[in-house]
Amino acid sequence: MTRLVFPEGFVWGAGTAAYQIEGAARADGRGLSIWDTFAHTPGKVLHGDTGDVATDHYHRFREDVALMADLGLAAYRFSVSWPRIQPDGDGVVNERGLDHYDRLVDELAAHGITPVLTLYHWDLPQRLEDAGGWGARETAERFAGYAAVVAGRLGDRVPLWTTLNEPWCSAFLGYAAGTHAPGRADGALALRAAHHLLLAHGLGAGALRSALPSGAEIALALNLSPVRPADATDGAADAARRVDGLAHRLFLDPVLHGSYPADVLRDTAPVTDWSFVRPGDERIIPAPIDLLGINYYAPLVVDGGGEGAPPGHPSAWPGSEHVRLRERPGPVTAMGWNIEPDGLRTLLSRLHKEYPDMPLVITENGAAFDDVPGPDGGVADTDRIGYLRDHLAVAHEAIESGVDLRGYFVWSLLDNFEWAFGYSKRFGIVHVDYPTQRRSWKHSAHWYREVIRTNGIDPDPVRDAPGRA
Ligand code: GBH
Repeated sequence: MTRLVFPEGFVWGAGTAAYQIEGAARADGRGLSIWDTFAHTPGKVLHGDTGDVATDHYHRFREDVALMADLGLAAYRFSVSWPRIQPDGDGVVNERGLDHYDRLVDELAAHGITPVLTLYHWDLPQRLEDAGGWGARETAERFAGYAAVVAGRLGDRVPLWTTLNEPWCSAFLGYAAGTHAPGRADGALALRAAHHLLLAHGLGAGALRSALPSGAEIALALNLSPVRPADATDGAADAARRVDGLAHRLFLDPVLHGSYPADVLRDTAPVTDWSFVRPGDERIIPAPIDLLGINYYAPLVVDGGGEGAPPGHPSAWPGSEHVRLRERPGPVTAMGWNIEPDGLRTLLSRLHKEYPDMPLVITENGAAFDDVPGPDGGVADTDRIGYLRDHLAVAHEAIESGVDLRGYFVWSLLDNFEWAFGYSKRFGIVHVDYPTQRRSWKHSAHWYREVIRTNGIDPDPVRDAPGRA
């Protein structure tokens, strides 16, 4: 069988996020974020895990960059911890926080790895939450100030900037379902938060554009999936429209088309009158971006059969509390998420059709699986190799059919703090032994190195990648 070869210049990368890997929670003047508070609140994170130490990447970044170089990564996607830069989220800048990312960016450059920087991967300074968090318009203005500070220091060396990672999660898991920081359960507040996150994106993209050298690119990374009705009923079809509206179109439409989707405004009318949207906001939000980042894991399959959110489990879907996510039969990851590379095909062709001029990059794709010890003592994660290979085959096919897909970032470089699941879920292609912080390559890391080296994948069924002594 012929290998599937990617276009020359296709960017091979891996991703992480600050709170998930850095640790060093009080080092060098770092302030607290909402995730410090949340993780230290009993009952919020499985086993009481916190990001206090995480993978200690803050202290081990040189070792980790060397590992990335061994893998052959062309690019590394990381996020900056806002409270390291502005401990209270205000105008007071902590230079020692900036120094860390300065060193990281230089270390990457020394190894020929392109830094891809995300400004906000969910760690809002706690002081800003105390002042209203994403429910407050002011937070969006603060974000633009923070963006300008980071761009001022690193703009000369970072060619690709992402404003926000998955604002849907920040708004709806953080303020409606309450399963993420800050753990609020208020649907109206979540919708306000969504608007202010979008405003932060627009203001932040504007601030970046003025601070960055010309040629630097700006992106937004969204969690995107196809949404499918679980059955043929009208209720399921309506639920699919509602979920797609709240999770995806609420973000895509204002950013790429400059207006909120009318059906979502209607669906949410029982919860809010949207009076927090000011005249002019819908001209700020569509600030031009150069790339759309896609984080894809699994399709969403829904029906409308719920009675509303069960007690103690507030809904992530304000105004549509009856919708339910359904797990489908078939293979799942350790998260219980269905494995469906086909979903990526549907998603890419939809984006290509609806936003034909917007270049795309897969900023996250990957899977958690429980470790399977291999004969060589390493982690024989054939399941992860299969997941990555099958999704890359779809990405390749999309490119062949004309989709402007520029790169792929596996989630994640390292096992890390998986938010509400703590350290119990492992997404890394590199294993982390938390007691010793020892990093070791899983079979998928060996496999990915070959993918990068040959710029392509083998279409044959997955064979076990060789272990490394
Ligand atoms: C990403 O979030 C994050 O960017 C990353 O930090 C994280 O480690 C990684 O994925 C793995 O989780 O069940 O209602 O939440 C992915 C978030 C999770 C959003 C699944 C959509 C399904 C709907 N996605 N979720 S719900």
